[in-house]
Amino acid sequence: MGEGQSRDVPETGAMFTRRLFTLVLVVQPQRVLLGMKKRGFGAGRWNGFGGKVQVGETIEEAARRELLEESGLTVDNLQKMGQITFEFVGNSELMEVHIFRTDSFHGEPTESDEMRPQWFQVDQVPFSHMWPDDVYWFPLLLQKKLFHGYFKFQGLDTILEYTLRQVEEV
Ligand code: 6U4
Repeated sequence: MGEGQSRDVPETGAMFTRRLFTLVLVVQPQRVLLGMKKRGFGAGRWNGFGGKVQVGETIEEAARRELLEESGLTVDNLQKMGQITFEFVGNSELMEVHIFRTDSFHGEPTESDEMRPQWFQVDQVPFSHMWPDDVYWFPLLLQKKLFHGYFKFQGLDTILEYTLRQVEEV
């Protein structure tokens, strides 16, 4: 576990492994692109685009691949915005999610097997139909503030505890 990460995760004495994930938010001056997750983890929720980092690719390569697979979009630049570790009680695998933002893109948002993309006005982000942690960190991302966080979930809906702090560097 890297030093920067361990500070966000309370000492529990338990043994955890980590798995890397990506999450990309496409933001324009008045709107943000979200995808309705059609299957798998987080199905039924609006989310950014992302997934597991595969062997042999960097985190940023994974972010670009998942964005293209799930939304049909390519980007020139991805800005690193945050890193959040998720613990799900009863699961010894922590999810380490690397969150990126992009302000410009190529292509047309296109529905995939996994996601149905839709634009939302930035003041109408559908937090009640998103992961419950999103309401905490989304405003930071929209304000271009960098952050590190840790959220401990009971099931898929209940946050038992969390930490979230702004950082100078992700
Ligand atoms: P498969 O179906 O195995 O190919 P893959 O697309 O690689 O899946 P998936 O869909 O399991 O990965 O990735 C989960 C996605 O959900 C990642 O982009 C991270 C994101 N995510 C997970 N927990 C989240 C949470 N609490 N809040 C949030 N995004 C979360 O905003």
